[in-house]
Amino acid sequence: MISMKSLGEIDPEIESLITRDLARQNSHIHLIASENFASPAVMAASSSIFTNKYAEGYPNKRYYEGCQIVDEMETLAIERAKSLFGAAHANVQPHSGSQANMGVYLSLMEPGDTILGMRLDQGGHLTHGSPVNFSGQYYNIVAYGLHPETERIDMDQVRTLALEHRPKVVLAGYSAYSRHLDYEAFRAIADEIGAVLLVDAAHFIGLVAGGSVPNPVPYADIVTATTHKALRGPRGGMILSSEEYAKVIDKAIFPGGQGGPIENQVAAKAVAFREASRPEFSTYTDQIVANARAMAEHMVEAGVRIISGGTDNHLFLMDLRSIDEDLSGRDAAKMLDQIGVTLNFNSIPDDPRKPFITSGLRIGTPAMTTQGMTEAEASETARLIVAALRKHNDESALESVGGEIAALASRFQPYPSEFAGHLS
Ligand code: DSN
Repeated sequence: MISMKSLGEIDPEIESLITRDLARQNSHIHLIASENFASPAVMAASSSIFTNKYAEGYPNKRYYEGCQIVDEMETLAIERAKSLFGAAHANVQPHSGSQANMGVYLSLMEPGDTILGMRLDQGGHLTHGSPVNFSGQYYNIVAYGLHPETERIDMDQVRTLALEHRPKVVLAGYSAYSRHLDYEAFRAIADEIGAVLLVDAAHFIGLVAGGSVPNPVPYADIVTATTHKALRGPRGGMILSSEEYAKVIDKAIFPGGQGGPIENQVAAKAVAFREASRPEFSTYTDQIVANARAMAEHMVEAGVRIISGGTDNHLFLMDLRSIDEDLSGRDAAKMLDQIGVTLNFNSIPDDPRKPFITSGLRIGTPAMTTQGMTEAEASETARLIVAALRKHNDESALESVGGEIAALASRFQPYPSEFAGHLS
């Protein structure tokens, strides 16, 4: 018999760490562009008894018995994903966005084949060909970046590189780029050279669900995504595709790259898809974009340089050199976390500093919007951040800004105490 004792009775150390992190989550303003707060319903499914089930394979084609109910549940998740994004096919099993990308690469390419993607320091992602990642080690990477003047993706460069290197995969998508992607231009370039167009929508798939940014599905052959960022679901990945790529993708995820799917996470993805299909989710994602815009506009007015000049989505990058040449991203991020604003340091295009130091900060608004903040609080947060950065050597000024941040955060707790019974 398993013990029916509570977590606190069995493992007070872990319970106490959860309680402490809940206090941290409830007392800060959260601006990490890839984070969010899952609902109690998502977390209930994520911690459900589906964690116990092995289900290698796909619905109605499993390598284990006892999958009748898991089949119904995973089918529901697949159908909800297809309907939410207008996709012909969905694979909801990838454990993460990186494994979704790996699955797509395995399904389309041999080692040594060429991918054309955005360079990490220009706003791309590790799995888009960074030399420290499997993608950069197993594939031939050709990388595009931003136009030095407009700081928008240089589509002329994308086309020139595509014609020169004839990649098998043209990859559009980002972790730190604040403007819309030109799907029509990417599609035309991929068609011109007979390449597959892959869109990595990990960062903005939630905004797509809410209709706040254009949907890549009608343009791309394949779209990869995560479910825990703006989409506000459980930690995990997924792949959407046309029917043409359905079989090879499914095979590349299982048995190609993963074993048993994490069915409790699949159940939680299904819940997130349902939540994201509600009209209020569009209100939420519109607010994410409005908040990002309000913060970026405030900063521009305050004389801070924002990469690409502003934002169309949920994030933007600050160039700290416009505040203080000597202040690195790492030091700034640490200082801000200490006074109650949590974000991450980030390379900016052509950053003179190393990736573990950087000259930039990335600001994202999905989590603060889930906290309930709107434009007024977003602008106020931007004001407080700039004030702290300008006074980063002045202890008493930082203490005073920290007090204002704490007062603001306390009014916008993601998990106020009446939720306590739903969290463990
Ligand atoms: N690590 C994520 C981010 O913060 O953007 C992307 O996977």
